Amino acid sequence: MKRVEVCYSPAEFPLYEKDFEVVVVIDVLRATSAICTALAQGVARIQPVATVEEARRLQSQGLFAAAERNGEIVEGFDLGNSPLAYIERAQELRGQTVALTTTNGTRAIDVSRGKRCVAIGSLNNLDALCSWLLELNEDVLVLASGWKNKFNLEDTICGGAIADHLIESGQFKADEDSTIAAKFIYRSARDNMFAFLKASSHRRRLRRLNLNADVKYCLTPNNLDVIPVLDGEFLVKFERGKTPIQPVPAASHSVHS
Ligand code: 3SL
Repeated sequence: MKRVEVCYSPAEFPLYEKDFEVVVVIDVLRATSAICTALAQGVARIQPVATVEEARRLQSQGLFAAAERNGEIVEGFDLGNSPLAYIERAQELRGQTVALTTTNGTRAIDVSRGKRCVAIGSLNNLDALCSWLLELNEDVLVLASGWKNKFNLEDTICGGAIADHLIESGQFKADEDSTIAAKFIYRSARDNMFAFLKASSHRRRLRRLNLNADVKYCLTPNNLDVIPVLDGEFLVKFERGKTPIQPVPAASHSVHS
């Protein structure tokens, strides 16, 4: 039996990480939803960077660069963290490398470096990701990006969804109370996530910034089938036989409930 656990923030990562070589980073609002969307729309690769300075340096070398802090596009950049912007600008960005820094999501990716497999999850690619994890058949740690190292509801819902799907398959179990709690929160929220999150801190923050359309998009399950994985410095689409992590071949599973 394999294990799946949900860790609520990068600050708690050291408490969980030692048993895991496969980490799934999630930041539903909005970094990992934007990453999945960008790659699905034809961006060739994304270089996640921890600081705005690093994004500026790459921008000065001619790379497309995207930077977000506290929900807003950082001055000097014309792309932030909106998944809808990657759809609107798909033509211009097709085949490009985009450097990306965000408040929490790229930080969570950064703390996961060094693991054998770092994958990117969101509600948008939930089903595809869970099928792939079942095929991979290894212990999985889901790392929520949270907000400045604090717990947040939307990542907990997504982490709970991943854990629920994997546990329901009969192939995975969970030991940690954080995982059991995430699963219950997902089950309470799944029928109307938008309403469930109405009072949540980041939804309120994004509402103040007029980003409700982004929120609705990020809370749409299973509109994408890409699985972004870290390949060296870059996030790329997982491609069977091409990308270095090879899931153990197995019968395909359907996890859609
Ligand atoms: O924290 C992050 O990485 C971002 O996803 C935050 S925001 O949704 O762009 O405000």
